[in-house]
Amino acid sequence: MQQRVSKLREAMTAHGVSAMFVASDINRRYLTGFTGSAGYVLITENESYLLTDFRYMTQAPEQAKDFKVVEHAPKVMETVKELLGSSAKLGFEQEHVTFATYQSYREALEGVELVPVSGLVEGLRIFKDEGELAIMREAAALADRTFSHILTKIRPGVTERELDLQMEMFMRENGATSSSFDTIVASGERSALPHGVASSRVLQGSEFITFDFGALLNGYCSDLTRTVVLGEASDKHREVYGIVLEAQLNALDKIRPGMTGREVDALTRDIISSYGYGDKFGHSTGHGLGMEVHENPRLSKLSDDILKPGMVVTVEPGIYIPGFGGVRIEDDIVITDSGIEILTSSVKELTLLPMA
Ligand SMILES: [Mn+2]
Repeated sequence: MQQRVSKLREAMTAHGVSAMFVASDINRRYLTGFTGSAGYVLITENESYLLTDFRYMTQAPEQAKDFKVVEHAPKVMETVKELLGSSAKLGFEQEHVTFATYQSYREALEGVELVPVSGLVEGLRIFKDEGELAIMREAAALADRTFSHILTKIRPGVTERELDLQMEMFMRENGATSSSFDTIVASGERSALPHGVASSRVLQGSEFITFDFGALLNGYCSDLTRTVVLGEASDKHREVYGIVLEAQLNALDKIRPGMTGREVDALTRDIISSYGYGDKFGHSTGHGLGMEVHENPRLSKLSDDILKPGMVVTVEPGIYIPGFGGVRIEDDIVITDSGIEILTSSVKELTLLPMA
């Protein structure tokens, strides 16, 4: 945690601010280790404060050992002003502060220059340390186990929501705080919806079912997608599945540190396009993953982000055909010094599930 704060101070200097006010819940947890639902971080040149309220005055000092924990006034900026003293250039996270909140900061902080900044803590979070990677390996393994579990529950007559609920139960029973986002269970024609959150649709048969889900474990997310067929697979099912799998495996085979997001995106997109399905792959190849399910870097047609060791990203090409169905295959990977480590390991050969 101390290393995170000293890196943040370097970023503050680079942005020309003498103090930094962190309002984002996730950034607060990342910097301090404090898991409570309310609080702020104030970093000055010499001090690190965690500001929270009466409810957390026992928990916060236990978790945020490197921070001075301060119970803040009903208006947090009154406490910030006291701690800052007379003059300061105070950075604040412009993506996490509403206009109304900003107005209240300005009123309370006369004499303090407020400087909007972007992505200071997020820029640190892109690179996962060994402790974070250990948790992410566990979160990925739990997603794999959840997928194996749900395969045994899929049969005609079951609804998508029933499967969603059983996945949620399984993940929580095995240590997850929750799922890391609303679980996608998209069957039949609904599998053509890239974000088809589980519905009341009843599974029928001879159709794709796409599961896209993850576990939130000790503050970190996994994100796994697999598509299976319940019953008989048609030639069209096999064709579409095979193309997506070829694209996904090609990317996993070739991703290296130093590549840009757009170069990685091309590793999947060029294959899908070569089979004539380019216009049926309307999202990006992947995204950064960590305390949030969508982080930097981005693996898209437009991304200049450069992959570096310690980054965790998803690789998730798909093809979506309205009225027929769709396929997506997604793994989580870590960029290493020489290539990648794949965190998720669920089977990727087309899985045909029995109807009874
Ligand atoms: Mn994803």
